[in-house]
Amino acid sequence: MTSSIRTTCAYCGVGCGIAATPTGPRSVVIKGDEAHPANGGRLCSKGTHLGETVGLTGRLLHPMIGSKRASWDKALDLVARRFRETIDRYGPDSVAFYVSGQLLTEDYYVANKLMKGFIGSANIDTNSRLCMSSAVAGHNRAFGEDVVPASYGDLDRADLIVLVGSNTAWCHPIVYQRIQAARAARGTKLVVIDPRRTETCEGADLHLAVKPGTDVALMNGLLAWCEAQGIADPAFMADHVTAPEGFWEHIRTGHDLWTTAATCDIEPALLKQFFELFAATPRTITMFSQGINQSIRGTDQVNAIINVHLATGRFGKPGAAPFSITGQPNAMGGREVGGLASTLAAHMDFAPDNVARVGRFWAAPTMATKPGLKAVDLFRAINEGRIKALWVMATNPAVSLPDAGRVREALESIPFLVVSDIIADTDSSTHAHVRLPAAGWGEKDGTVTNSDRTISRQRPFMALPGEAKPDWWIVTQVARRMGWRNAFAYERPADIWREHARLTAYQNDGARVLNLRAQAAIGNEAYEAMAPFRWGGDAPFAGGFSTPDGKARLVLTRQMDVQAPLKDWPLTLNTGRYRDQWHTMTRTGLAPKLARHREEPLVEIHPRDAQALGIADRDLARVQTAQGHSIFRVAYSEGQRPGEIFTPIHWTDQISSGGRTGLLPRPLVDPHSGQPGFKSTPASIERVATEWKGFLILRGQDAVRLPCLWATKVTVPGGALYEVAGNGDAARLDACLPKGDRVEAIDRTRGTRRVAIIQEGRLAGILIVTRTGLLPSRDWLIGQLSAEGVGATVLAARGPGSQPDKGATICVCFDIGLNQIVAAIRDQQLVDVPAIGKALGAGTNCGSCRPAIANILMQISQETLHAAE
Ligand SMILES: Nc1nc2c(c(=O)[nH]1)N[C@H]1C(S)=C(S)[C@@H](COP(=O)(O)OP(=O)(O)OC[C@H]3O[C@@H](n4cnc5c(=O)[nH]c(N)nc54)[C@H](O)[C@@H]3O)O[C@H]1N2
Ligand SMILES: Nc1nc2c(c(=O)[nH]1)N[C@H]1C(S)=C(S)[C@@H](COP(=O)(O)OP(=O)(O)OC[C@H]3O[C@@H](n4cnc5c(=O)[nH]c(N)nc54)[C@H](O)[C@@H]3O)O[C@H]1N2
Ligand code: SF4
Ligand SMILES: [Mo]
Repeated sequence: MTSSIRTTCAYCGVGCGIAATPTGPRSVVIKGDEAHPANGGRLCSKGTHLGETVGLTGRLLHPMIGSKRASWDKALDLVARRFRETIDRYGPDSVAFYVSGQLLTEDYYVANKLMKGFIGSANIDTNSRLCMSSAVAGHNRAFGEDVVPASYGDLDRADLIVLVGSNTAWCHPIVYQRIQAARAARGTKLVVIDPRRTETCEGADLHLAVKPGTDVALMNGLLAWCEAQGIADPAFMADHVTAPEGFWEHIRTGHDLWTTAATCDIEPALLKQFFELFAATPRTITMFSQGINQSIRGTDQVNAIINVHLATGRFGKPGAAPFSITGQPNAMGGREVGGLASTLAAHMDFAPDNVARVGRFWAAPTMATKPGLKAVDLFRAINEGRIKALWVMATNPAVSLPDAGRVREALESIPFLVVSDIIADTDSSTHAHVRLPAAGWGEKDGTVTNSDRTISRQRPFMALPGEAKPDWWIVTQVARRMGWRNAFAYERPADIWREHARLTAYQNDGARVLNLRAQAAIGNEAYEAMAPFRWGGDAPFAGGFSTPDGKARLVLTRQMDVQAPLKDWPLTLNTGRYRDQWHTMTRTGLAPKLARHREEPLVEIHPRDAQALGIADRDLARVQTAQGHSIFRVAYSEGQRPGEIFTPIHWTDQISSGGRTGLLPRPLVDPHSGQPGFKSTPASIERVATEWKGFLILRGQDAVRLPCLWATKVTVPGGALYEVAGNGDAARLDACLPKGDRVEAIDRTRGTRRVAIIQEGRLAGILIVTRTGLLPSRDWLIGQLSAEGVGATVLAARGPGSQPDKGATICVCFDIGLNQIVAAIRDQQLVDVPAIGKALGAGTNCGSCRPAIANILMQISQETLHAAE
């Protein structure tokens, strides 16, 4: 029997523990680790299906210089030489690293040390700039240190949980399940503040569909209400908090219930309900993520939330705290090593004392003395010719930065670009001069820190494929070749971990809460065996805040005017995530089961807005902003606020033509944090008429480029499904079909053409396009990819006795579709989620689809009610 290896999930900041049991060189059985404090054995749909993503499809297996394979020696020498030459000629600030919260702490530490201590520039920024930097800036302003003052255990102890700008049911599903368990066990109340009615709202007591960008007004209004009700906490404030001059006058002026309700466009009665609930509940947790951080007023929004908690004493006690929930698996570890351009190392900034201290510790020859360029400015500096060499690690900026069209220009024009990735062809790596194959999840070895400061090990359970190497190894090899052999002489991740731990403790007289002293002398075996542990404890600021006087700061925040709709851009574009995909889909995109939840990128729009523009549900539509345009499938949604549309961030040029969100957001950033305002870009939308539409199913995973207006790809069992639409002669798509026996059927009245390629009784590809007809169900055809003895009858597209259409997949674990759930509810009179679980199995494994099932139940009961009226 093979024993299981304990590791941590590859995806979100919940940081769930996993027990991985390898069953072959590249196959593994994934289970939740029951002993891990973050999840107690549970996993969401993405974690559950990690096993489907560990194959070698698309992997980068060798160092590449241009399109040619190179030895590690050659590739590393070239990187070191080009960085060295650029620095010698143009100075240290002419080079940069752009890294990621998906690096391990050890990788992050050496990259940061190399740039800030040895190259002598702080031009290392990370995708956490796009993600957490407003929370970092808010924490620093309020607490004097970037520390999340809460833990998951607080969710079990709270009586009220407020989710602001967080689609927790999709993005942090195991935290959401924990919240739902608390509701069931002890009646914890849940309030969701989000302009959209997301699935997170299904299990909530109250949803406030706030007008986007008005969270400061909302929180200031809440604080004004609390003060007027006498529940501000003067005793707590006198001991622990200072307020700037004029703070209370400001809160007391213009923040009454009516004004707040008008600013936030919320029914006054609903708003009052929330205020009363908050005021009556000392044990309250306010969790926030991208609806707050990704805003040009993100830092003020963070501080407006923290203000309410500090001023009402809802802080540092069980079940009472503001709680920034992090996105990436190691967003927090990156913050701990200081991997942002605006921080130095180990929670120290660029104050001269800190620069001197870190310089001594590293024995650094050329310390950076000031912050470096933040992500958006960094790419702008490339376009302006100021940055001449860039090394991108574990992130895909050509997709994920705002105004990604300009970012591509930067990647194309920079004299020297290095990309370390696990995947050979990403939208970013196609521009690289050198591509370096990195070790991926299941191969790499080190530590990550989750949202509640719990540090866990990621452990390898597979051999490194091809010539892939861990990121820390790659960085240290380049550092050694640049001449810093001794400072980067690590032989294993544990060596780096110990040094990082020592730096957190170095001359730390209590000024910084982050102190891993106990880890500084840990042996290699103890590092191997390290159990998850949380630094900072339950009340990290029990000994005082990390400010000179030990007190937290209230920050005066003002609601800025929200831009009125513009003539050419009457709508506001909001962007975000799908439940079963991760960012640019380089990994989740490999799992057929995960593709089923959303098979195309949708633009969600309120039916009223759509109808006014003559756009029907399921049409294609072009979303346009001042930065660019992309095409999406239209999905009517009553849960959208009129005036707002929503698109997903996941599709790239590798898996779509024209369906990319990244081109659209404007590159405006928060003045304190530099975080882009991804959630609100002025936009317009118009219907795209195409002469034909259809789909293509291909066996295998070879990448094909489809010559048509719109194409999107998802992985299905045994192959890939492309949705296509376009104008002119659809026959040009035939070029994408493989070789083999060809069968064809044409229905001239409907303009339908079906072409199948069969190789030795197996379906190799099928293309179905139509001008006016209906398209057959994809499910049965996808099933034919793994069937034997396939013949020309496949063109009929529905096998004898085949199942009725299951509808859109809701439960990916048991492959249960919408139509099946609706039928079961109607036929068996099912009234709740557990009953549906009993009848169909849906929702009984990972549980990620339970909010969706609750939503279906609600819609059916509303329809029944309407019918009865
Ligand atoms: N399935 C999945 N899970 C993920 C990820 C993924 O790619 N896929 N990525 C991970 C990462 S890195 C991150 S950062 C997290 C992000 O997790 P979340 O922050 O939960 O996700 P988002 O979908 O980006 O946005 C959250 C919500 O903010 C709302 N919002 C927009 N504008 C406003 C506003 O003005 N005010 C308020 N109150 N709300 C607003 C949006 O409507 C949206 O529902 O998810 C992590 N988990
Ligand atoms: N419009 C809009 N844009 C957004 C957001 C939004 O809400 N709206 N959200 C933003 C946020 S919060 C985030 S976090 C970013 C995420 O955006 P990105 O970081 O660009 O997205 P990923 O797809 O996670 O990119 C990770 C890359 O690293 C590779 N990789 C995986 N593991 C490893 C490894 O171990 N080593 C190396 N070297 N490479 C590896 C993957 O193959 C992939 O190419 O997107 C941001 N962009
Ligand atoms: S909630 Fe899901 S994606 Fe996030 S760490 Fe847990 S299993 Fe992984
Ligand atoms: Mo993120």
